[in-house]
Amino acid sequence: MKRRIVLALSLLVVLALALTACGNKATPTPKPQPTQVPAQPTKAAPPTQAPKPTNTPAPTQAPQVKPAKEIVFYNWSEYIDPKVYELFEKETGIKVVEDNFSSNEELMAKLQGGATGYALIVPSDYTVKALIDQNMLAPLDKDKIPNLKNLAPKFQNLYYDPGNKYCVPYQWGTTGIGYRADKVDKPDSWAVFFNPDPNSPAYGRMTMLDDAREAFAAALIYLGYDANTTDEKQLEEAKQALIRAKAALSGYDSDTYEDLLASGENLMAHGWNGDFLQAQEENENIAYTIPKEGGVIWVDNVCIPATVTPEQKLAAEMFLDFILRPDIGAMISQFNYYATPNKAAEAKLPKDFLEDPTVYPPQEVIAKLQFIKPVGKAESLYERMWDEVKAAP
Ligand code: N2P
Repeated sequence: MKRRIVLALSLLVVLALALTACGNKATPTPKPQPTQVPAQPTKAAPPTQAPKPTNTPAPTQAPQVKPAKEIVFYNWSEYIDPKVYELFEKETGIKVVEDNFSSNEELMAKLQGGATGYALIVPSDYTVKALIDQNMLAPLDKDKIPNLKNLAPKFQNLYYDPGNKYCVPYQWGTTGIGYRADKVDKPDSWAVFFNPDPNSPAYGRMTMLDDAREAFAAALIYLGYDANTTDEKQLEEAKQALIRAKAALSGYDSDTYEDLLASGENLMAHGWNGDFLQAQEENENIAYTIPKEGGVIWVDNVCIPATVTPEQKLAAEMFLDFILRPDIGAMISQFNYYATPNKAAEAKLPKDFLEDPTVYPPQEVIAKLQFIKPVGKAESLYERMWDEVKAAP
């Protein structure tokens, strides 16, 4: 019995040494972990003196876990500078492959459908809450993510994930209306959608997000209701408003709406602030506004699904720490034009970015914004009504 343990331990040490040796190639700066076997052979303790397993609290990851060589990042489209992947791979040897979704519902459906293989996902605030409640996220090993300290304090304790137990806030932004300032008047009310003017040049040339909660939020806010109402009568009114809008829409679109404004195919779109700013690079006539009734504010987060392997999890945590670096955070915001929750990254952003009211809305605008929140059992009500909106002529 004893002999077998000694033999097993020696084998483990040899294995760990071998792994550390080849691991160094892929990860040039591995942080020495307390439970790891020392890298210098001269200092390696003889097998019989290896720390007793009882002394170490059960680690969530065995010390010999090596990061996966490739991970899949399930993200919104055009949300990260591809250069970030290059830099990360150069430094760690880990390749990040991106796959895209276009709504929280799509992300949720994919995971609930049993999709595995994603090491990182980007749910918005209310979806993080739902994922945690359904045990679908893996808790972060914060020792692996020291750069969490770079987050601004208010992003370290959000209602849906207090203490960042599961997720790293990625970017935050607003939902409002983008438009072609050279072709239409500034839309000051959501009425442009819900009480559309057939004589407007934008009639038939506008889109709304293909997103149940966002679409209902816009209609509810227009009607003066809470964006998270569970009152069936209010939801019915919002549904009717959404159906009225259909006459003026060229479609529902969450992926290419900003490009369709840039090309001039469409003149107005319900969408996310940063996407319109990105499209301004192609066409400077694109503008963005939050109507007088208000709009939506959101925080997107990078989280690790519960289905990951230990190797994927470690690689994912290394990536999280990487994107929390000040220079990388700043690079991401300058690519996607969304505001960063990373205080240290903010210090690296140019003044005109930090002062752009489309990215950082002034206090009086923020006061008119609502978060989309989980609605519990009413979720199915929203789903049914959204189906009815979609099915209506
Ligand atoms: C990026 C989309 C932003 C995500 N293209 C909105 N939650």
